Amino acid sequence: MFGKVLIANRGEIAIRVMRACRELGILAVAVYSQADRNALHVQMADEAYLIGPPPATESYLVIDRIIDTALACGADAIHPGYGFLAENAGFARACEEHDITFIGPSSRAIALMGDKTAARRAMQGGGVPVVPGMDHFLEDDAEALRISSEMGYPIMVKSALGGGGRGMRLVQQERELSEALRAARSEARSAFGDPAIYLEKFVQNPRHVEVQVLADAHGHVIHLGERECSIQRRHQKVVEESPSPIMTEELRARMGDAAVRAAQAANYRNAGTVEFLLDDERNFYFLEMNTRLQVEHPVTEMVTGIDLVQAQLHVAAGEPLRFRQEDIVLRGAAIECRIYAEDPAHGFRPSPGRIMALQSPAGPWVRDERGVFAGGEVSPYYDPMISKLVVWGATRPDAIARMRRALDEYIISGIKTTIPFHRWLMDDADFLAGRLDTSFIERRFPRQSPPRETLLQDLALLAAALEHARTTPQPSRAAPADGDGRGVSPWKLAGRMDVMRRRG
Ligand code: MV4
Repeated sequence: MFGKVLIANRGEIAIRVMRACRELGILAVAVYSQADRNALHVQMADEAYLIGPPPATESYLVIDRIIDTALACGADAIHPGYGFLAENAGFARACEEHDITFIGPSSRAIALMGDKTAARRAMQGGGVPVVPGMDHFLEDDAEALRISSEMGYPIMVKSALGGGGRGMRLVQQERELSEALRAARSEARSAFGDPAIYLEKFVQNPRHVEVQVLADAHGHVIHLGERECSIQRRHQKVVEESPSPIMTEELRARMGDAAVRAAQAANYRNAGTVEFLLDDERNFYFLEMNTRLQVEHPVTEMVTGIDLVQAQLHVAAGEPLRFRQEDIVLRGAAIECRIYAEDPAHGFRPSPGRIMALQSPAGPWVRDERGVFAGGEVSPYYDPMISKLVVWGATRPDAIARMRRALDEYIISGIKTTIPFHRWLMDDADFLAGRLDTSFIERRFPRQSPPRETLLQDLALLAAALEHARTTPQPSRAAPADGDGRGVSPWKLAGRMDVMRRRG
């Protein structure tokens, strides 16, 4: 096993990886930008190195700087987390060339999955169902016209590189085609530096269901069941759960088998995710493969009992997988709510700033994966995710009830968060019934009007924050200026307001 791992990331995921390292007796090295001097991941690391100014393009995305740091501090391996350089084939190659183990797949597998048409060809070769469409780049508009009328409208125009919804255009009828091609090419060029596009048949109101796989360097691949990720906004997932409420044993076996074949076709090693679109007849189609640990990996950990980050470290070190497919048992239900520094009452607009009071929920089967602390800042430079609140329950309704309880315990003041949205969601009839698809939020969440409880919640938080400020020693002072620190607990204040809210 490795002696020292550099973590080329920040926030909650850097901390998550650090914890796995520590449990395996591995030293964890943090890197940080000037904006992250006081960040939690820096405080928690065994060693930490400054790699540049605040913008990620000058720090967390600078390949040479990170490689140099790893070489200088004697790290055997680099864990990229998610985002930043996690799916950058050039970065994986740079690690390979410097004899640093990249905790992920080969640079070849990353490059293959990064090229959507090459990935579609590989999937078809491996017997994985893909959305009907092209398996090469579009030559010109004439070819687009011909293929579209053969397939039938509506169609999707997609960029060949990248993904995540950028450079994507829906075309309902032929007269919209040429403008969509132009727009998609231009967006693909500016986002991915390559105007290549291709066409797929449009799948109406699909569900997004993804399968977690785990592959070692000895050709063993297993799957760890699925995650339902349909609740998202602008291609940003908001809530994920495992299992999917619509899953059956039979469908899981078929999708799991397809995901394993996808990983095999890519000669894949590492934890990975195979994304599928599911139509209203429960047909499933390969969409993309994510060649990294994902944000939502904890829900799979909760239902399988498998530590995915430890597994990544084991397989990257060349160990064979410690479990076979028949060892994998899904137990109960897990839900993750992503808590962002955004205001759901105003179109989810960003709300960066300093966090004043902060109290994480805890208690049985509650896990809060957080990268910030009270007094710390949510920086406008990076993703505004504050934490991932993850709960487990014996059944889906138990998990939902537990999530409600945990959300009620959560205290964050100083910034707006998406907690009120999650509280609304946990009482929504369609969510409770598992009636989900990718247009769920657009269709059901009241756009401008804040959920009714928000005002009282804000008041409670304000009271809690004031009380917190009064009773908590500040870093700059040796002791509180007055008071004995045994005043009314902010918890109790928030609790009382909560009772009022329920009655009112
Ligand atoms: C699609 C689709 C419908 N039909 N492709 C969005 C992100 C990108 N990775 C692929 N996406 C989609 N591709 C076809 N042929 C609908 C989406 C889509 C979507 C997919 C997953 C999760 C949320 C989504 C929201 C809107 C559209």
